[in-house]
Amino acid sequence: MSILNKMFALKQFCRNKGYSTVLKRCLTLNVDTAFDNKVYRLHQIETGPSITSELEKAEALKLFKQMDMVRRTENALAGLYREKKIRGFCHLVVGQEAVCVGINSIMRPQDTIITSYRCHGWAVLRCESISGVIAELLGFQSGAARGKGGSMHIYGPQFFGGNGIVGAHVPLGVGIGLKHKYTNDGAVSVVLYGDGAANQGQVFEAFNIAKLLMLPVLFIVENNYYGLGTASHRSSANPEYYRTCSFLPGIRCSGMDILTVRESTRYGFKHILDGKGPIIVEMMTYRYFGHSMSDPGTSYRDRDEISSVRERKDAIQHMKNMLVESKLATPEEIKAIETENKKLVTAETEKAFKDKETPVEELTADCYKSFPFPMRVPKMHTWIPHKNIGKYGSVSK
Ligand SMILES: Cc1ncc(C[n+]2csc(CCOP(=O)(O)OP(=O)(O)O)c2C)c(N)n1
Ligand SMILES: [Mg+2]
Repeated sequence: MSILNKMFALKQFCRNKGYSTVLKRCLTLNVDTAFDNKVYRLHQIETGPSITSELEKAEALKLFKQMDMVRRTENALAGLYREKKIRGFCHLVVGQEAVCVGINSIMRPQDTIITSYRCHGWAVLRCESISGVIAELLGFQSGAARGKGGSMHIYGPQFFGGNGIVGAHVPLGVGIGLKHKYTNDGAVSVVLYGDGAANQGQVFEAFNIAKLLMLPVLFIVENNYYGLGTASHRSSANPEYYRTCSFLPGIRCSGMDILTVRESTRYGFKHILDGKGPIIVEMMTYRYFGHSMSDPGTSYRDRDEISSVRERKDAIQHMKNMLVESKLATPEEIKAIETENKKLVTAETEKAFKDKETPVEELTADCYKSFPFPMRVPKMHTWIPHKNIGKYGSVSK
């Protein structure tokens, strides 16, 4: 019996047993061919994450709604960038939605997250309104960082950004893990980085300290097969990043299947909270856009590859199929969610545009917790007093 037939038989079995409100799955439905049809690959651990996953209808719909909302927000930003309303950087997470939504669904309120440039999805999931993200990229006052940070620099409580220097936030994430251990707050520091950062020296230094001090850090590599302009197999002696560290256990899973993302994250959390130390989870995913909007993303991969992934492995389409096949949702219910999200993103875009640009006098605001001297603005040949006016003003005072 082929794997597909087995999966079909299992689905029939679940249906016959009346599991229609519980999504049961065995073996990944969207496995990358590079996986030899294994759901997970493991490094230095015997048993991996669960190969079955259960979802109640309400939660399944919530996850779908979030993935769809993140994609629509990103597509709205892409449109504004093309219209030249957004200037500067713009890193879109389109294609990789199952990763942020899946991880977020396992995180508890006290857990922290730090990531690299591709942070809009995380911002709207954890702390920011859609209009706050759009306004930020437009450089408006109601932006998440009052329009002064842009695409890569959005922060909030328990959300440490949005970081622009490849790999540099990984040691910061370990520092956040040290804080969790030091204050015994029971939280986990989730540290996301790309395949482009995975061979950096500072990443391995961070692994070392995290393990040495047994810090509650979950390292997650978003492996989308490419860095800024190079395929990972061309830049990495070992492109299997879940097993690059001799003293950290690792898991590789599909990042296009929200269920495997959830189960791997759940496993990582349990491993850490059971006191077994940090662990690496590698999620195989794909971005449809280039590294940022200024990268056409087609000089190091061809258009056919991108459209083939979109057609065959898209995480949102996959979720829709699972919802309908498992009878957790009807096509009409899915359509209603999509319509609701469409209206929401349109309304949030309009809301952002009601605001105005952050004035240049604010350039020096919120740089420090407090700073009693005027600050020099070189290009304006002037000095402006420092002040705290940001929306986390109470934190920065
Ligand atoms: C230290 C440093 N070197 C180089 C760059 C330029 N740069 C920006 S992104 C990137 C590669 C990113 O690869 P990956 O993390 O896999 O990103 P993604 O696939 O999500 O675009 C590079 C080299 C940088 N920002 N920081
Ligand atoms: Mg990459």
